[in-house]
Amino acid sequence: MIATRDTRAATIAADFPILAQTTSRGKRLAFLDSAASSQKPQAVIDALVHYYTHDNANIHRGVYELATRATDAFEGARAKVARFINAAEPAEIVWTRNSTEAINLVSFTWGVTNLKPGDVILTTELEHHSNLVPWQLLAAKTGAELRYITVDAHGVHELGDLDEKLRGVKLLAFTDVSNTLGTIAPVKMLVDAAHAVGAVVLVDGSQSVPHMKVDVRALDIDFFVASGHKMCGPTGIGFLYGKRSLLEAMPPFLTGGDMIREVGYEKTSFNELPWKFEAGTSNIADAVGLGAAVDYLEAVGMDWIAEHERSLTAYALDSMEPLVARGLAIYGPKDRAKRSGVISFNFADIHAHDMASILDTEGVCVRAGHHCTMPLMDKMGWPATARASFYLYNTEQDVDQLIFGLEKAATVFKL
Ligand code: 7TS
Repeated sequence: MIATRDTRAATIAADFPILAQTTSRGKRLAFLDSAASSQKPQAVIDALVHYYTHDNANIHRGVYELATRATDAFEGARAKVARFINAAEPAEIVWTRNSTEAINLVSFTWGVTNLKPGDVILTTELEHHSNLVPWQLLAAKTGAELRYITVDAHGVHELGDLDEKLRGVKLLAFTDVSNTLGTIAPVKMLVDAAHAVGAVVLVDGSQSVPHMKVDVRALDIDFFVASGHKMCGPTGIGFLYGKRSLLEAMPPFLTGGDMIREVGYEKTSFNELPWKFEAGTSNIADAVGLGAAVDYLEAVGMDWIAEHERSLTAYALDSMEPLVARGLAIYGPKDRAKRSGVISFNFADIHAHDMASILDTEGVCVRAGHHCTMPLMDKMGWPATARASFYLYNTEQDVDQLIFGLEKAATVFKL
């Protein structure tokens, strides 16, 4: 059974041309940094080339055939994303550059108009800087208080005092999967608890939607953000999902062309959703590329991807276990049901950057550093960690290569 799953992953890897290369040292590439950015299948690369070769023109304005095709491809991609996360309609999907821009959009529009002194923004100690700094600035701007759901030493949410924490909360913003520790948040429970006190909920789906089925309506999420480049799509394209009622009540974010209905020298009225939030010429080609990525992920099957990553993570944790006696520290939830395909670790007193360099000599790509979660690293007392993260194209051979690299590091450092 496991062999079948791993064989399928190897077949999937063949769809990603970049993975076929060997490194300058002649090593097979084991790409274990998909939490930072995923690789792209040939189908996505082809969609970009096809768009520029056959359909390129500016959208929403030309009446000629090319412009109509470009508009259809762009809006078609929006409809694919809407269906992928089960939004009620494509108009609830706003294109942005990435998750970061989507969160800032909410902060600068919904946040500025809805928060006042004394209101509370609740987030968690696990957040990426992108889901933290915008709220710090919003709190400073509006006089709102920023409050945190704490996590334990394994990065698991501490929810015993949630009712108290929720007092006065107008916005709950949290990541459903931690990019540093892989913790999976109890999304539905948090959303329901926040709604019970009348708060609006933003979920940072950067690390979930590439890896598992997400249904924004079943979860009753108000705002949901993600980055295309982490889900097999191009860089420079991401999206904000918002419930229509919320998006309609929000003022525009950036202003200029395309987001207007009528402009006079004195006054301007704004376009309808979602274009009210899409000022200027959009990133048309990359939206089309993201549409192709969604097609690709759906063809593989999100449930298969989730199960594959669960199995591969278990295989990796089991394979790493014997090294614990030699000083390997594996971070994140102990309960494997609470963790995704992200494993942060340190090996004795080898600095994470040295570890990443040693692994690089074996063709293994991992990220080292603070993973854009500096407050979390400070809380845990780690200057840095090394992080391996898995995706649909990773196989047990990639994990074996990681283990080989870890053993090499242990030998080099005489552990
Ligand atoms: N939120 C989470 C949970 C993330 O993991 C990231 C990126 C972002 C937001 C920001 O995404 P962006 O596309 O807007 O930059 N995380 C990582 C990472 O873990 N390593 O590099 C980028």
